[in-house]
Amino acid sequence: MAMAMRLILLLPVIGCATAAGGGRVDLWPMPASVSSGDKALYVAKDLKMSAVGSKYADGKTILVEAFQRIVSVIQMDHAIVGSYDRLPVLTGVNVVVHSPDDELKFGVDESYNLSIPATGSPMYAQIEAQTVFGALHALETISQLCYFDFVLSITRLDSAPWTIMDMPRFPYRGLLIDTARHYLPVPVIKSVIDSMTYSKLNVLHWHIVDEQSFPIEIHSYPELSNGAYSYSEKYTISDALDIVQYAEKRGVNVLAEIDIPGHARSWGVGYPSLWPSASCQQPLDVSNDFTFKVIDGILSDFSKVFKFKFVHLGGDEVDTSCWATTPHIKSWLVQHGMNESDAYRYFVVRAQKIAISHGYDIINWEETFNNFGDKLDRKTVVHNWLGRGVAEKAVSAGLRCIVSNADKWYLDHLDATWEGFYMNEPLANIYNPEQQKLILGGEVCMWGERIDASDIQQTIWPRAAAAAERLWTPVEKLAKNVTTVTARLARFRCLLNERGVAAAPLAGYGRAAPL
Ligand code: CP6
Repeated sequence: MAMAMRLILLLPVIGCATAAGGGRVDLWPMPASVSSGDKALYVAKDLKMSAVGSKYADGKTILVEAFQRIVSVIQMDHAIVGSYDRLPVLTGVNVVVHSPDDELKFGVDESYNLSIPATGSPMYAQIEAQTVFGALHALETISQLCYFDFVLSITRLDSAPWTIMDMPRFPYRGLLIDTARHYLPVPVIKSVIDSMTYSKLNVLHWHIVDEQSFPIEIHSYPELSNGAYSYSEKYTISDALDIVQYAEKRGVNVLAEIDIPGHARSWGVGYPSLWPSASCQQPLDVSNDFTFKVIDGILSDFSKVFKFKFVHLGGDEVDTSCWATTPHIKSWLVQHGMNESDAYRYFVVRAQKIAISHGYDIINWEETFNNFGDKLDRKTVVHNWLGRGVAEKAVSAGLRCIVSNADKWYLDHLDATWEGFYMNEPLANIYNPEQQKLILGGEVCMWGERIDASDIQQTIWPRAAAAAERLWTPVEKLAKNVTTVTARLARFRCLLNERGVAAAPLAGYGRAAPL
């Protein structure tokens, strides 16, 4: 029976307390540079967007749709019934984008300048960005400056004039979701993508498959999705394309992962010859050419859908004992003069070559680097997760690295605090500027064993937002002491709630903002 998977989150229309005046900057993440004044503006009911001086044609309607979304999150469901008489009114936003290109590429310029005047009629805010993706961040920033004034019943923006110059510190700002341990319906994934854009995260790492289930259809090997939990708990290729396009329109890249050769037991439900034997089911059979044909088929199908520069090939937690105990693999090892760890390396390197043949750069979990770093393709990005140390080693070996140390950035560790997420520094102990550049950024991980659609958002937020500021804001502007950002994060969490995201309260923090 098809499951009815529709989650409706009913949150009351709330107002997030904000400091009117007082010089407080209620933005999350904090921009690179901000200056503000002391004038209140009132946001026109029919806020307009114009593009005077822009070179961007918006053929995919990325900008127009983003503007509509921003207007709707600003207005929420508030009835704007107040009178604008004699009030300074923000008429619209003029968006100047210098590049006509609308393809989301890794490392795309995400910077923007935003100025909001305090006087004039009509009065237009001005966004200037190199690419449309910088303009999307600017719109998000504007939306965070607006709030509903319950006294006047008009949407309001304080502390004008504003001058903001902003750009990300790291090009890779990720969040992992895991659809193998619990299936996540497409609308839930879309709502996670929406919420990522609120804190300017830009990579959704989709850990699609694992030992428990294979929830995606692969045309070249259609029996693979026999490993899904049920007929309905799987993504069609058009679902995957829908998710990728939805994300791209919001400036979010989708990183697809197949975790091989361990974490792949579910592959054999449809094709049992991928298992070493019926009784010893992982890692994938290294001795069987069919294993690599299937990987090739999957990555060939992926390359038509997942356009991000990288694909993630996992490679973590490989227990090779089935290879040693299964007679046909044991004799293959002897024949090829390999021991188990040679075979692990052989598997990972051969899979990397297949991914490269489909145009991808590769990301692998750090065990591959820890065991045979010198044999990895130079295109490999090392994905750290065990403690902190490997980041320094990977970049000094000249490889790129993404930081996700489990002691600080694993969202499935329910007792890990937002303060710990905030204070985790990706460049800790890396002082050489050339090596620092090899740290592409970081990623927080929402492993799915203990969460599903019912509680994923409250488990991700607000802690992922704390990491998002670490990855976006220049290091010298980050709080040295988290108590100075608590009120601002609490306000951002309230804003998530206003937008329908079930972000959890900050532990020990009773209200949205002190009066
Ligand atoms: N699944 C996969 C997991 C984990 C990893 N890979 C994991 C391991 C330890 C912790 C949390 C998650 N559940 N495929 C490690 C990268 Cl503490």
